[in-house]
Amino acid sequence: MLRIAIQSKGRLNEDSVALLKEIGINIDESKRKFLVQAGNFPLELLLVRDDDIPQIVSNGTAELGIVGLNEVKESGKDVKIVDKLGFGACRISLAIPKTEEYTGPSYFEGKRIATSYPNILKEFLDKHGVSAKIEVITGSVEIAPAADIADAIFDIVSSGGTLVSNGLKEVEKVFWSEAVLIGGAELSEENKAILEEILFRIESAKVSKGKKYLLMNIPESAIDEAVKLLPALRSPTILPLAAKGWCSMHSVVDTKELWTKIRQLKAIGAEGILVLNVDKIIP
Ligand code: PRT
Ligand code: ZN
Repeated sequence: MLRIAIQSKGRLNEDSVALLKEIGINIDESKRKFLVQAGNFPLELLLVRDDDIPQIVSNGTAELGIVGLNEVKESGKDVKIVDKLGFGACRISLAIPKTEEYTGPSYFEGKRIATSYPNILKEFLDKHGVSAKIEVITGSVEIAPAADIADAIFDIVSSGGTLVSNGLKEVEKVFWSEAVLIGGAELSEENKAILEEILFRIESAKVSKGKKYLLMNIPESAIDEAVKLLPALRSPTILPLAAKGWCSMHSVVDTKELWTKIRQLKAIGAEGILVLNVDKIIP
């Protein structure tokens, strides 16, 4: 049995639960408890505040955790990054009132900076030989300059909308983060096998993300060109049609290339193109 710590509520909770579901691990969300047993997999979920996850994993209370890389770095706890999960992307940036002129890191010399990430900020200031006063506050950091609690802030940014609506501008992007799967001490043989199964399934979920299944009719004479356009996993599947001179071709494409490929396929004579969602790809 493995235990995994995830955020109980907040920005990473939904995506963490969705990832577990995506890899076939059922969680009964109606029973919102501290500890939840997966229905069909040897996994127990520990639902906690994200700040506590690095410690919970480093002290062995849970073998695994899903948390922002920012929290791992800030905590300084000795945990391993087992996998990057591709959600919860953000950065931690320094921001100042938009009317100020920014002159580089030395701008912060002697200034007060409000943040919930004092350790990551200190590392940045030390690297640039800047001495500033770090004001640690949790929550609503962005209002600190207007409230005259600080001259600048060091906070999480994703779209940048919060900074703009508080009259601030981002001047240094210091740390990039996303949700990561973390692990602690060496696992037992049994738990290693469970972790391997989890990682195998996560890999398959990542590969299938952003892919579409394409199915179309093409003239036999266009097969070579069509194969070049759609290399697929190994090569596309081509089946003869009852209509002479035609065949059916099946392949997988990246969603971001979908419309370009469709235009190119139509140009070489493809017809009746069907685009389907991909549930899983096992490479
Ligand atoms: O209660 P608990 O301690 O568990 O949660 P929390 O309040 O500490 O964290 P939460 O749920 O806000 O965020 C959890 C994690 O999500 C963070 O540690 C990051 O790894 C990640 N994440 C990704 C974000 C954002 N994007 C984000 N935009 N965390 C916070 N924000 C906030 C930011 O603090 C600021 O207020 O959103 C605002 C900025 O967003 P934009 O889009 O306006 O730039
Ligand atoms: Zn938190």
